[in-house]
Amino acid sequence: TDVHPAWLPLEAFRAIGSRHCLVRGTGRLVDTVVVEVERACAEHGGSVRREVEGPSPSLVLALVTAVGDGGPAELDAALAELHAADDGPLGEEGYAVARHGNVTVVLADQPAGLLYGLFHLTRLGESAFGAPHAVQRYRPAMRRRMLDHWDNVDVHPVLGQVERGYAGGSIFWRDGRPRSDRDRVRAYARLLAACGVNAVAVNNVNVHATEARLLTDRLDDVAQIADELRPYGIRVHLSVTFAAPIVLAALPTADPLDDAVRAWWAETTRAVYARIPDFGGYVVKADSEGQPGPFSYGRDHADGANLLAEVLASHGGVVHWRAFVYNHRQDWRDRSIDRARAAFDHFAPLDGRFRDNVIVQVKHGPMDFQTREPVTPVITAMPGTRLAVEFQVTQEYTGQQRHVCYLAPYWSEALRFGWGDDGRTVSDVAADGGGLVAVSNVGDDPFWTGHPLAQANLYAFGRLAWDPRLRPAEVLDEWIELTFHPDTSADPELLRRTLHEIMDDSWRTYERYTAPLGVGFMVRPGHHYGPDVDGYEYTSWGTYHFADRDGVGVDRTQATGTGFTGQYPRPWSRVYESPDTCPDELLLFFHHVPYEHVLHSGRTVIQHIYDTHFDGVAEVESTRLRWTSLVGLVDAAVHARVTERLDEQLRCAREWRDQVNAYFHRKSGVPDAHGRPLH
Ligand code: GCW
Repeated sequence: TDVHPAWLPLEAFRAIGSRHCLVRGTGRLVDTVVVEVERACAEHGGSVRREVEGPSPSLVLALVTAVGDGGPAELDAALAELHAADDGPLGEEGYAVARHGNVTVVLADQPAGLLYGLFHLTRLGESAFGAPHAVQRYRPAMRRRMLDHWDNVDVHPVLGQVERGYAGGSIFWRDGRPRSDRDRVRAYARLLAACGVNAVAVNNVNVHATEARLLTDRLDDVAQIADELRPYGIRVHLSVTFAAPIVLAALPTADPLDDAVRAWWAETTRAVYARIPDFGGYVVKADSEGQPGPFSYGRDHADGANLLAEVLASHGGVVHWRAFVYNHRQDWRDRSIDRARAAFDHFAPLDGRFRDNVIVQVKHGPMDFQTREPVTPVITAMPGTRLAVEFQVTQEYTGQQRHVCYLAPYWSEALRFGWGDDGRTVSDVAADGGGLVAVSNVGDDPFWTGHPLAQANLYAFGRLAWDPRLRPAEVLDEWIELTFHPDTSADPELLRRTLHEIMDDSWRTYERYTAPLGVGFMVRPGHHYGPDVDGYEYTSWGTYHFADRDGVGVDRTQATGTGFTGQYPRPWSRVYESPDTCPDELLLFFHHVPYEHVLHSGRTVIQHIYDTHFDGVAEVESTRLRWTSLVGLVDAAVHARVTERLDEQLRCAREWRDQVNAYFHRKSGVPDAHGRPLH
């Protein structure tokens, strides 16, 4: 079956491929640039060469070190300008673009930069060859821009080939072995490079028996994937089990302070680098949801992480140690336990104890990728630790790629969130620390992501990791231009406008018809799709809304609740502490309030619940109608797939509306002010 080209259709290379191109420099990734330009030219009639002699080019892509031995004057001019600007080196991945006369020049210090510069040109399209302009520089905000695949090698009896995967099987693994279609992996690498991703963890953080062996006797499988990703500047990382010395080598312990354990990790890691010299490092989920960890030996997370960091250090590797640690066997009767507090309680006291090449990887919210959460206070609590912020591109809690839910506005809000006086934002912490990580939403589905519009989330993650200042709507513009090339359609404006209308606000639409005001969950336990208001209320996972006849929400205040608000620095500890200052959208995350509590919006909580649920469904209805107007303007297979998903979204949204409204009507006895049916 044909695989959808996502944001790299041949059309995206028209402007490049119709020109005479000169590529200067050597290196693996320069070769990749040449392959890309050759492919573009074969399609669009241009030409490419690597030697200066020949007809004068209109596009030059050159390593700075390869300038000066001939070539067009415009190239020298661009380089002189770059040097004159005196703005520091472009670095490993940066590039500069200039246009002089009728020559467009891309310069980079390193091959990876040249590749990113090439993909920059696909975004510019024909405008890259328009009016002359002085040199412009681009450097990534985050050094590491990473995707974690929750892919299993063996099919897991409950969770399948991909845990929380909504796009078919894994692109890496199938029934216990690497997939044979390696071209697919290569195509994935291209897409990732084109949006800026440069690291991939190839297996689930829940490491089961077969997956554990990827570290040792199954290492060749990992090496094979690394070979496909390498030409696009992507390094491979591996999720490992902390119990590996026991599981793989029959040692009696995995105690991080045990000499034999250390020796085993050192030797095993040496073997990994002998096979995969540019290996990125390990990802570890320890003492979390049943995964083994240092707690069994009376050690803490710093002991555990430092053990692995130490053996990785001499090879230039890092360990991503996840902060997603909480008690998942709690007693729902015990109101003193608060899952939101857990990551901070476990990790903040360890600040300063982690080695340099430990990256503590923390979910952006204190709970678990809910549709609306505050930013986790862990991000401000560990100034002496390199932190990476983790997002969930796979839509576990946001419609599972059956609902349209463009997540860039959510991520952008989180990245721009500031801590107060010093003005540092979440993205500053990630940029100075370990970068951004996200759980991938890709599978072996012909559209990559199940829902074709969910491709935009993957694209947006990469772009925001490269430049967190980009506005979500402008990222969507890029994605629309590349993916749909509206100018070749019968009605470019209708196409652009409609996609924006459908996607810009889709995250808030999803929020409106699901769990209200930041309270979270209310999903079906286990698979997490569809409504179940009390689904987790009496389980051990710690995610309660405490609704009764008088009110709803979780009291996380210092005054009368779990004290979670006290984990924030000022001003946020104060802002969240009082329902008067707490933002409406997070009210029920921080407070238990009466149904008649009046929001800043002027509405009562109960009326807000009713209104937003009716509004949310109405918005899905108009989305569905809007999409029908695009028939003939987008690829027929894409149109059909999205239509089918929208039908399901509407069905499910109505179910959410009716269950949530009925539930709160029955609890509160308050009728809808507008007399609509509440069931
Ligand atoms: O959101 C939860 C998911 C689990 C996942 C876990 C995690 C991979 O339901 O499937 O495990 O988070 O982030 O480790």
